[in-house]
Amino acid sequence: MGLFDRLKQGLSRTAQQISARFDDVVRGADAPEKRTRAIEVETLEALEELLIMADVGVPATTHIVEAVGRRARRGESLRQLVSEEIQRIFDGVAAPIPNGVPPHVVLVVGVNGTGKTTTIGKLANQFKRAGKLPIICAADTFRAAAVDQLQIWADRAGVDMVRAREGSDPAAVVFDALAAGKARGRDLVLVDTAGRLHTRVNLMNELDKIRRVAEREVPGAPHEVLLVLDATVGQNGLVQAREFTSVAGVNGIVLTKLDGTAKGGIAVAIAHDLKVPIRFVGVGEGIDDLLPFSAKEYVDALFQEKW
Ligand SMILES: Nc1nc2c(ncn2[C@@H]2O[C@H](COP(=O)(O)OP(=O)(O)O)[C@@H](O)[C@H]2O)c(=O)[nH]1
Ligand SMILES: [Mg+2]
Repeated sequence: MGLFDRLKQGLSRTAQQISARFDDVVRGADAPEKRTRAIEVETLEALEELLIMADVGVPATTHIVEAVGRRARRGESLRQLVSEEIQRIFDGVAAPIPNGVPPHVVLVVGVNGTGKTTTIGKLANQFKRAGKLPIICAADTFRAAAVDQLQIWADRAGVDMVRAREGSDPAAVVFDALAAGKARGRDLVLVDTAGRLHTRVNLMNELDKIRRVAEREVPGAPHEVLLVLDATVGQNGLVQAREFTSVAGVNGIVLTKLDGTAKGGIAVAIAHDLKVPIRFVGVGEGIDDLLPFSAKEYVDALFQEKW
């Protein structure tokens, strides 16, 4: 299956829900005799409800509905207008991935259970296949089982992993991994971090310390701080996301578990509210179930096809 088909399959629950409702909305709005007139209030209200149901969130939904209402006179189809407005939200936060002298350092952050460790395994595999050699760093030293779980993913992807020396702290493991990455001429260092410590403040301090170590050891690092968000958590995830974004310097999002939800519209809320680009989406538990995010493909998967 191609990447687009895999995305479509991952988003199928969301697309089905949107489409079922959209067809009702569109039946009224896209009738030829109405195209020359403004889209009616009921249509916009139905659109609003549909977007909220898909977890697009209030601010982004309001933005989209207003924009569609303004543009509706030109006679474009509603489906087209909504797709374009959503695409525009993603385009508005697009940013290039910072690069520099290797190794490229990627910190993966987020609360427990969102899919950080799984994502690291998938990323390691993807980079390796693309001919870039990564090294994995186990900086979630808070739970012993977390390191073993990461080791399984490292073995699966066939890449090295650096783990903590007895009694050392997460920032020290990051130091070791960066040293190993440089010494072994690796292209990337992928750092798995803890999602929960005794307190929130501890967690944020630890992430800050890791950042500082990375900055000192590799110019420009961490190049990417990827926040992993679980799509099934919905709007609640955005609250935690804000905290991570401000403290940890998040510059990319990985949205996991899109396959398990009809609320895949959360991607739009994330881009709109957090102003951070989505880099990857998770569409399953397997090693290949991580797709690079494309706004165009996301919008096409949701709106282009009838289900
Ligand atoms: N369905 C689905 N499950 C996922 C995805 N990503 C991660 N998971 C599952 O989510 C659970 C928690 O993942 P884990 O990587 O341990 O999360 P962490 O605590 O953030 O490191 C595991 O059961 C994973 O298999 C995804 O994209 N889709
Ligand atoms: Mg983990």
